[in-house]
Amino acid sequence: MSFQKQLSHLILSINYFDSALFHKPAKYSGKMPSKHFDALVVGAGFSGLYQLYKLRELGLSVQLVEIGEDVGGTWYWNHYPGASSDTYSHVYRYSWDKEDLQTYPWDSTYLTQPEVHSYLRHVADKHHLRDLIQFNTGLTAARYDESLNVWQIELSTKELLTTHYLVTALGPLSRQNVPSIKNIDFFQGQVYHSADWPKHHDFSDKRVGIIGNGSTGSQLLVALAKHAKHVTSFQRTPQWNVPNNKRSVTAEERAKINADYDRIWNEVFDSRLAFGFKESNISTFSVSDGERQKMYEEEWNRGNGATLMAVFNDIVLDKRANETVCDFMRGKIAEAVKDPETRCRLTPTEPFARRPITNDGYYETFNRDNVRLVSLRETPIDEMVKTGLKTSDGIIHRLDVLILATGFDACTGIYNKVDIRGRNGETLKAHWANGASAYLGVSVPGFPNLFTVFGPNAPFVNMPPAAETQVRFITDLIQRAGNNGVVDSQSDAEKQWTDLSNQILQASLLSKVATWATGKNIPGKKATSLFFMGGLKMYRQLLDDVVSKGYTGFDIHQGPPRS
Ligand code: NA7
Repeated sequence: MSFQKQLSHLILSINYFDSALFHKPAKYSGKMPSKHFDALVVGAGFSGLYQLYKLRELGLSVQLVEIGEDVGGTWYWNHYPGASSDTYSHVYRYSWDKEDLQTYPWDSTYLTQPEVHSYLRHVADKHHLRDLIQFNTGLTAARYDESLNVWQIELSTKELLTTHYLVTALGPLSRQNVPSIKNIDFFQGQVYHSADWPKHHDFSDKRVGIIGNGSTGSQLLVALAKHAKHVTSFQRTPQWNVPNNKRSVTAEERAKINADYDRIWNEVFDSRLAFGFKESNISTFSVSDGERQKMYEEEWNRGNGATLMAVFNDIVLDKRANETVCDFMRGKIAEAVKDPETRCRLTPTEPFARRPITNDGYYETFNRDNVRLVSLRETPIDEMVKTGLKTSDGIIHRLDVLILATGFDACTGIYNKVDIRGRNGETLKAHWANGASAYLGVSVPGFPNLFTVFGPNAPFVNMPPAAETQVRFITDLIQRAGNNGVVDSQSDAEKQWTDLSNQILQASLLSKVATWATGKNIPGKKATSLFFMGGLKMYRQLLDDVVSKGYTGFDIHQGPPRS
């Protein structure tokens, strides 16, 4: 069965529920007593800022708490050298501020971390969101009080408050994965996780080691190799890297995009990956070998891993199809890397299925005299010693700085740091003990009026449009339920959403690799689908269906009368 057919079959097999009880949306009037909010949003990244904006627009008394000292989320924390977005600049932003789309400056095809961070700072300022944000404040505990239909909140500042609705926008990649390395405290140099980067650093006379070669490790390597005295890349699994061919955008190109933004966003929201490129509807073996090579070559030269992965519609579904693009990339690695042993170690053996790494000059960087590759598959880490990192062959790799570009405990990791308790005191941690789940990625049964932006099984696509989609859905749901509503999802609906997400994942080669998107990168974490891989278009269609049938899968009713 083709993937499309399989998917339609799966979608049709979702057993929708009869409408729950509905009430007309109540109008929010005035402010609640101090330290009680209609809604509390947690996290000031792309999702949280927009959620704050939307709930304020609804007329709710709303506050946002953010553990960092500024807005930005991922783009606040991940300010390591080389940090950059891998999505075209013109669609790595909000779609809803038309004026801003036309006027906010950006001058190249991809945005660096300082640029994305500045953009989010600008949005917060322009829309006066900072007045509603309490910085340096994390959510430490949240307990649902059924008798009052409120969430009792405890903050890292020890403040207590109550909120009717609680929206967590904690970010899917927020909890760092810090590997346990023997005797790390003996090391005399500095150790940094890439997402906990020092404000000031100068590596020009330093010998730097980087553990990890995902998007982060790859970006760090290319950037640091140009400045540091020496860089060693400690690689466990070789990864496919595709150049982005970053270039300036001319005034004419920008004007053309500005004039075409309506169509561009329609296409983004109506596509699978939401990356802003036309997605293929032809399969790998529908063209001749020569034609296929030409198409790969064109895409490689244009740049971007996601577009290369999407040259044909079955690359992530069919192993044979996938092998054709791997074979093509092996040729590129062979051209780029001079030393045969390094080339061999750098060449991946797994399918091209993880979220692609898009970065200029990765493989070529290994030709530099100040860069070295160590394969941890051949010589695993033994321990840290005073002067560096010792591998199993007894070699001590001398280091001044060790960088852990070791990724994240995606989606659920950050929730494990917060004590969230729903009905009958059930903890979210316990609810997710056998695998993470949330209905449509936003609601967990037994945790009424809690909404999780990018909760388990949210769409695995370009993040800003996915965040917008979820935020709008949550806002409409809150409006529908009103100022004393109780919104809960049904266990069956959650299960069906989780099963669907898992079935789609299993149809994809992504299920065969050890990625954060399935939790396989974290020792001991249950491997399951953490994202909905059906694409944004499909996700939106499903949401529309849920709404048009009266919010199927949700129970919505009014809470106890307020005194
Ligand atoms: P990733 O993609 O999860 O990469 C983490 C890297 O760290 C990867 O190379 C891992 O090797 C390596 N790693 C993790 N733990 C260890 C240990 N214990 N020993 C050695 N190597 C280890 O995280 P990134 O931050 O690069 O990117 C995450 C996303 O951010 C990315 O997909 C973009 O969406 C932006 P492994 O492959 O597991 O063998």
